[in-house]
Amino acid sequence: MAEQLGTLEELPQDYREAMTAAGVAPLWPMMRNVLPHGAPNPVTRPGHWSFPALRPLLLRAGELTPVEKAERRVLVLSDPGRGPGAMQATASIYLGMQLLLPGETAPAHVHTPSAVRIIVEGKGGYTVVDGEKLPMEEGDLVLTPGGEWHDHGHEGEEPVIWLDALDLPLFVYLEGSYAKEGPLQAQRNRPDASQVEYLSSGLAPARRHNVTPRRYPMMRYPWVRTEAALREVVKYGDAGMAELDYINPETGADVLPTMGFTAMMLTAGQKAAPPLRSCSSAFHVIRGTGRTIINGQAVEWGPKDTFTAPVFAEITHHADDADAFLVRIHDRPLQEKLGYYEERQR
Ligand code: 1HN
Repeated sequence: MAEQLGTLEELPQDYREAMTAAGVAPLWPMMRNVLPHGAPNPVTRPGHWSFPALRPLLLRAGELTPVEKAERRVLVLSDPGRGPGAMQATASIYLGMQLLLPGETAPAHVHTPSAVRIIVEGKGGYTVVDGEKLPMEEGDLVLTPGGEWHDHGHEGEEPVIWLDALDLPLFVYLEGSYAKEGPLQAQRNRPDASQVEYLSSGLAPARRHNVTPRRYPMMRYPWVRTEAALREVVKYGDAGMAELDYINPETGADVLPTMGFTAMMLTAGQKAAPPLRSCSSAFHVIRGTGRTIINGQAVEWGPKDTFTAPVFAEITHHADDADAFLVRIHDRPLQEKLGYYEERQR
């Protein structure tokens, strides 16, 4: 085991040239690049995007670039490990901060990757997904599953800003990413399913013979309910922290095929040291301030900030002297489907 493998330089020049001419290469000099011992060797480095730094840049984009010229007016959060312009925050997760101004609409389109919005600021924004109008309130989580038509609108008075999370990098890697454009959708004249069929956790529309629920029955998860649930769970736990997964209310499965979302509450002064996980994570702060140590690197975070951690990162969160609420975006659902999701105790 752990035998030193042969290198390219050890091979005769004429042989190397003959291999190149034949369109082949020896595996053994490259073997450890693709199969490191014991754990992956991620390119991703921890990133931190402070909202007070992003906000003016985004508002300036609103002055410089009309939405018609942008389709989506977004600043992409690039992984420091991949450098400026990288359309990846981690290997599998794309993040962007999107601005919509009062009266604007972002045109309807449909694409293969799935998206989730976490609303950061402003009132009056909405997304229409498959004809269902989903109001966007601060902290809400709104799904735009792959293959569903979606457009955004704004009926309010102030800029609306939200964080987009997409599994775009996977689709680009698979050469499976594309979109179609269409007219704005007709909106059904009724509240979204979180206010009607799925108003109460544990209750769902009565099963009917030969009627299967929609694949994505509920596409908006109102923050008010998430926070209320976290506060109750934390009250009856003894860890000073609570975590709740966003799930499909019909199946109990993760809300999307590849991306998962976990709401977290850390009570004032609380510390949390989760196990090392094989998935990558992005954290979005809904409320509170604190510090997270990621592989020895400190991130000082405040409300509306976003930060990332690579696979198998050692992560320790500390909340300052007020309760803190975060949403963790991760790729556990994908890894479970591929059969390799893992947690290691530290
Ligand atoms: C997209 O469709 C949206 O619909 C936002 O708001 C960001 C980034 C890449 C590809 C598609 C949106 C996106 C995107």
